[in-house]
Amino acid sequence: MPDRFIPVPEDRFTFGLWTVGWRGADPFGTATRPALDPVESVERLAALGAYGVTFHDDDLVPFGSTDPERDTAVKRFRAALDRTGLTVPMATTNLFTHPVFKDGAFTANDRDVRRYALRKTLRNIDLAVELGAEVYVAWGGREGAESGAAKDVRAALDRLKEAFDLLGEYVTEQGYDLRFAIEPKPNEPRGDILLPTVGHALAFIQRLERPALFGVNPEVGHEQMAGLNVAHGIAQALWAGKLFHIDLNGQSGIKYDQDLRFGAGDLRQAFWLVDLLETAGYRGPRHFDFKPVRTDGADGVWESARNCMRNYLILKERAAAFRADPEVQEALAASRVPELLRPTAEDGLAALLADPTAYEDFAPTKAAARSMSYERLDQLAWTHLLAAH
Ligand code: 3MF
Ligand code: MG
Ligand code: MG
Repeated sequence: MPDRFIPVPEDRFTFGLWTVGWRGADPFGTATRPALDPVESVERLAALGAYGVTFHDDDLVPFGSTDPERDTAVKRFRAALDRTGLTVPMATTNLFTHPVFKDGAFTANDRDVRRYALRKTLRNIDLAVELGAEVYVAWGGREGAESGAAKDVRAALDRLKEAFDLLGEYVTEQGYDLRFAIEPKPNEPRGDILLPTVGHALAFIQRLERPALFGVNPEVGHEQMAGLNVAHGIAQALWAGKLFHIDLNGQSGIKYDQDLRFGAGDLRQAFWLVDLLETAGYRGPRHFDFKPVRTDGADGVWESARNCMRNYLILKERAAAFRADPEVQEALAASRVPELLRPTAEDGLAALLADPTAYEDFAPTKAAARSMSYERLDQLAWTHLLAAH
């Protein structure tokens, strides 16, 4: 039977160079795979049907390269993009690998480090725009602490705001069409990281000088590391008009950042997330931020990249089948799901206060006796998810 789940660029699947390029080094072991040339990644991803690639400055141009080395690396990369038609919708800065960032970048106690982090970011923003990026991601992996006295968190938030305000000022002055997406994560590599969840990031953005320029880049596994429901976090980001980008991967429960291929880990959360993205009108890239397992060679790298996309397409088909099923529509109505779309007091406060059916004549005991029938609805979803008809 021919495979129905073959990705095409219109699906807008993108991958970080650091994902397929991950060599398998972890805190307990060295690399298990050789380095991958970004040009090979571009060619392979294009052949698999991806739409684009994303990069940290140091993924493309190794830290410490000379200017001529930088020019050569960028030229080769750009030629590969032109050859394959792959796009670069997003770029980001590595502010976590080099030891200089051991105490953070924009919130390092050491002011010299903060100034250097800003310059490193501004330099890569120019390149990102040159390559056509529309979103610039900021993951503050080292912006945090392991102990209470080490970090004045309120001062750190002031410095984080200062950094983002300067970045916003820069792109505005340059006339760049670039928006920023803050990526929350609760911990790892720091014991606790600032802006640990989507909710924290959304609240922070409102205090910036140019909030319209800032949104979020939630990652499936990061929210799950905090024990949270990813689809709920993404729904709130969409509701706030702030889902500028997304990192898709897999995670099993509250533990270290597993970065499994999309669809692995919590399958039910992946299903509801795809259902949400596909029904809520999210137009951005479906970006994978995963790590091909350390046990595998190059075969596993490309197999897992292919399957991130394949799993998304399978879940998209399953979610669409769930929504189209008349039995589901009937079950949704029986559970009063569409009723939540109706405002609670569309005639206003005075009408609510004057309505005896809302209080004086309302029978709470009778209303409490109405079943919500969620068990039937959830089993229908489960059955569609597993195609068990
Ligand atoms: C770490 C991450 C990061 C960010 C990246 C910005 C290395 O857990 O998720 O990947 O996604 O730095 O895009
Ligand atoms: Mg991550
Ligand atoms: Mg990420």
